[in-house]
Amino acid sequence: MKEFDQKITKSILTGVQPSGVITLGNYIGAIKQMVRMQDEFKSYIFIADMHAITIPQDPASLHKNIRSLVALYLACGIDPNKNIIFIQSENEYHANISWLLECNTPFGELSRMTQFKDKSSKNVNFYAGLFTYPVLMAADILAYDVDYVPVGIDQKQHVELARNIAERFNKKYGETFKIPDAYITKSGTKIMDLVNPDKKMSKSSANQKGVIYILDDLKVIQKKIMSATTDSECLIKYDPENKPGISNLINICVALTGKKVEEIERDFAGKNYGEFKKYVANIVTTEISSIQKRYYDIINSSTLDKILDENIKITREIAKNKFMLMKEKMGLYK
Ligand code: AQP
Repeated sequence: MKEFDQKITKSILTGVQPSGVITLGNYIGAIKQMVRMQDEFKSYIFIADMHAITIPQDPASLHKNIRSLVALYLACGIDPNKNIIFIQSENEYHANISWLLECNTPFGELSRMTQFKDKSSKNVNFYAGLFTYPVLMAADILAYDVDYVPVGIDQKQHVELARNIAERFNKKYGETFKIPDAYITKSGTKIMDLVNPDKKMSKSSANQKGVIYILDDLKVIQKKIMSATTDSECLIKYDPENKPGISNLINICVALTGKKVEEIERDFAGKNYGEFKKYVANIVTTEISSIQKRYYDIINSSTLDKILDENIKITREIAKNKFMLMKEKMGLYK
């Protein structure tokens, strides 16, 4: 059975929902980070498909997106020899643990989750899963006794809920879970919509023109960047409040090239937005083109299935042990 490098002692768990083809925002904000962290932490990286269904999904697209996301993880540089990559719904113990946790989570505590308030206010016909989803997230985390959960600031409240649930359970039934910490990712990596730069770039955005999907045709990507909303000042300067469009493009450059903001401002002093956009488009398409090449090699290969089959065995074993321990502590039959 595959084992993590013994020298690495701290662990993390992280995932992306297969709610569409991943965007440049997911790549920069989450996946590049996973790649950076893979040498430092034991990483459990999963496809959060059970989280994705808290919002209605088209079954055929969802099925396709799940496999596609695994291939994209690998194509983006996540090393299957260093990480445990798995599909959440293939491990039934996540849902089993979640139910036991739900029965130990006060309704009032879940009602305070701001993401639930936000998402439910956009659609009155939401399902119960949207409300209980933070408990499933707690189950994902607590099943593996991870040390950290890398999240954006928007998810911090959910990690705090997982900590509360774990602390309460430990107090009531005896030591069962490790208490995880949120690993808050640096600000500045939030990539905004190209058409509406006041809004986050999102997979499920209604207007595809503002979103760069990792599997978009390279010409389409170029066109989207060339048409990105800017301002009338013709000054390449980082100022997210007054110049959100240009600042977003600068953020993309910083994330993909490792250059500093000042360096980019200096390089483009006196140049026009067209020249800058061409430069950004070139950086983005170069990076995405190599991901796409690797992706199309991987997507139909049997290696993908081998990795998933091996990893699901590992994660089922770990999560099953945690589930059995919980059952025992709660007085259920083992
Ligand atoms: N625009 C973004 N900039 C930086 N990071 C981003 N992330 C998402 N969008 C951006 C990060 O990607 C990870 C996985 O996100 P997710 O799929 O679990 O959920 P999400 O944040 O809701 O992503 P989307 O693309 O907006 O999906 P939909 O449209 O389905 O809701 C997270 O670490 C997130 O911070």
